[in-house]
Amino acid sequence: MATAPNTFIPLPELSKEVAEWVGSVAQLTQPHRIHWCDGSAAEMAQLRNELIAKQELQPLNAESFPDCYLARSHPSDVARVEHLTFICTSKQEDAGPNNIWMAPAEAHQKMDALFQGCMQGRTLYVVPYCMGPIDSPYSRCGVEITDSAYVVINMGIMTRMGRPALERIAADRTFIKGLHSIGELNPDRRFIMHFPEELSIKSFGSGYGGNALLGKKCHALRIASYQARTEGWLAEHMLIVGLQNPQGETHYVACAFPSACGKTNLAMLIPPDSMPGWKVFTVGDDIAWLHPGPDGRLWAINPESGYFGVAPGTSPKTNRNAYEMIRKDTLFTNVARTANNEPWWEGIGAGEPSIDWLGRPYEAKNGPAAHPNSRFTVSAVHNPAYTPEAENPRGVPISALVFGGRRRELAPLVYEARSWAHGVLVGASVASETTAAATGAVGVVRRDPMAMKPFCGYNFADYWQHWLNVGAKLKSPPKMFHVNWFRQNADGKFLWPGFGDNLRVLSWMLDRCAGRAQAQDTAIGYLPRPQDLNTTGLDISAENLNEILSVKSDAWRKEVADIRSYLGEYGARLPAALLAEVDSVEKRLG
Ligand code: SAT
Ligand code: MN
Repeated sequence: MATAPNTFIPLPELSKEVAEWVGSVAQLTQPHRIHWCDGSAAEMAQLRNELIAKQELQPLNAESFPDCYLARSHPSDVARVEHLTFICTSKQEDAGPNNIWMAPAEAHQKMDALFQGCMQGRTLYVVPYCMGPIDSPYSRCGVEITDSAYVVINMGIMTRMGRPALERIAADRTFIKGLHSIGELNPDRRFIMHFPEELSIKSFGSGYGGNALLGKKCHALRIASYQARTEGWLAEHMLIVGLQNPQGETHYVACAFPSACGKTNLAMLIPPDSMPGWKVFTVGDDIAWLHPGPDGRLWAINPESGYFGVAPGTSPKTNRNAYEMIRKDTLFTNVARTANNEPWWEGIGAGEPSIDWLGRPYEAKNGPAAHPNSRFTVSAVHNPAYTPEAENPRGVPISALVFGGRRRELAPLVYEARSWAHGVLVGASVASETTAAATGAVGVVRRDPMAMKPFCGYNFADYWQHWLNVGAKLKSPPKMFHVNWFRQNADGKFLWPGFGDNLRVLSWMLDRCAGRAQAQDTAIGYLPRPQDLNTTGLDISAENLNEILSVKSDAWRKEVADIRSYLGEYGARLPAALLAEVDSVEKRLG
């Protein structure tokens, strides 16, 4: 029932399925009114004005930051809550040791009790959205029902939201149902529940990021990963970046790093002056949907249309593209302000905070002025490195897949997996120090396979098997790599400069893909020798470079034993092929 051009059908009449669901949710939640979002600029402006009138949004300096606003979340609602995030499959084993499980019936009962009457006196917003270009066969739609105008505005930036999405839903006759209420923002009445078998999500009690913008982690990763397994593709926590070499060839690379480990920076990298002729294009900074293509290559779309990036640390030095991109039309959350009403955060490199993220006059004794997980939400088209390839319905072909984590020690700057199966092991063994993107201790090393620990909607053992299966379908699979930009010396100093210089590592990878670059064969995979990297103009001592390009057998033997015991938690479901890869790394280490 797609609409003919020029035929105006009111939104609620477009899809009977959506209207019925909205009706049943309205009965449960008893809103004061219902608003179907069309996604227009006028609608966004009206929602912003309503929030400004309620003092829930503040316009920032209109001259230096036109159309930029500051929102403050509840102080106890500043990050994802993994301990309150559930996967509700009928069988517990299907959720796996990597998830917290609850039986679907129990979860529905618990959530419906919370949702009962929760929108009294509030507006129920119906937010139809499409993850991916509207005309891509790889895109998937959803409808989020929410009582938060802040969430609607974010979804309007982060997704293709409004009438075109609802038209596609009417044609597809299927959509992910995401029900959200901020409730009372009470951490004791906060749950994020996923029902992958029913393609639905229920989220209560948080208004923040990944807990509340249901198109993002809940749909595009947890539900989509489950869907992807049944349909033969992969939904991954990866940035997608295009690298054009001085000869004019562009190759695309997808990289999985945990939250707040620099995906946005890498996706928008500025080449160092000593690498003239290189250009970088951002396709996505957080999520990639990967499909085996008819040509035997792996193709990727970015399901999102905006960035929900970490503000602290963003400066002209670390990410000039992002810094320029967020000077207009940007929604800031939990940053500080200067006396001049400009946004401010630690690491911005200029200005001074006057009001902290909690709205208090800034005082150093109160801790950071901006919350460490404060964010900007901005449309992808404002990125100076934006490429229209992000709208290409068939996606972009992927030459290399890269895994990485934040590790002070052990993991070298880069190494290449020997094969797809070895690459799956490399991805499955990713470990990283925790960051402020989730509540809990920061800086603790934990296993974060494929950077998907908080986001895989089913048993990791089945997920790794699915990775192996997808690889078997690819005639020309991407090469797989592991990187670690975060090695430190005993004094806590970073050994690798990172940021733009990471292009040196990416360019070695692309040369490996083209069969042009050398490497040393080590027990853990292929590493560049120092002379294999482009080090022209690089500021690093030979000693430090050697240090980050070496493999310490003793430490790695311990690491492999630890990987084996971690994988052992998945018991008999663990793919034998993965264990065989562990055996062979162990053997090579001697
Ligand atoms: O809050 S979000 O989950 O959207 C951000 C992140 O953790 O990457
Ligand atoms: Mn992320």
